[in-house]
Amino acid sequence: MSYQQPPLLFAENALEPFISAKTIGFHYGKHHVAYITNYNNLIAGTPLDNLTIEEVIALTAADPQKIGIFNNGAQAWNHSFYWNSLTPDGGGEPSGDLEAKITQDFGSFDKFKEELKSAAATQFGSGWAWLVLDGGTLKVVKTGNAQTPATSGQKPILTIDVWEHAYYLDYQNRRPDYVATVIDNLLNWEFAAGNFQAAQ
Ligand code: MN3
Repeated sequence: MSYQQPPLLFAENALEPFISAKTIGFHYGKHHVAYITNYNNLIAGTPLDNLTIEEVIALTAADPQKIGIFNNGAQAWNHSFYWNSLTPDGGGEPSGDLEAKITQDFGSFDKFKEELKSAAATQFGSGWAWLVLDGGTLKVVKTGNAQTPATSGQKPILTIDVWEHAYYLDYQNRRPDYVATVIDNLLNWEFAAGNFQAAQ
């Protein structure tokens, strides 16, 4: 079935000064829209049109014949997840069960932040850095291009887009500054807590 872009839960300028309205305007309004348009055009009139986007991503992930559908579908999904991973009142630390589990699995919240920063900074080229639940353990992973951890059986909790279009207008080549700023000021721990609860 065709995929509809979820509404942004904040105004385009609500993440300033950390991410500009201009970046959100292009990223949400152009890049994400283009992935969704391409995806919907590619599945229209095919048997995949009867499936959810999650089902299509899972079915096409290992099929080189359907790489275009996978790339656009996974990018459509990853971006929707990314917008929910950000909030104007974000950053800080999680609470409750998720805080306890991060401390258990990473040693401390600061160690988790260092792992996430490192994964985001060292993803070579375009991609994503993620907090995932993998077989009962929280892990930080990175994926290239459109790849998404859900196809590896991991359950996404939070993500940071590290494609250049996510930060270049505001940070140019300084990806580590963008990542540190997102972690400290914008990560949506309420969204993460809901994903963590649902994933168990
Ligand atoms: Mn992007």
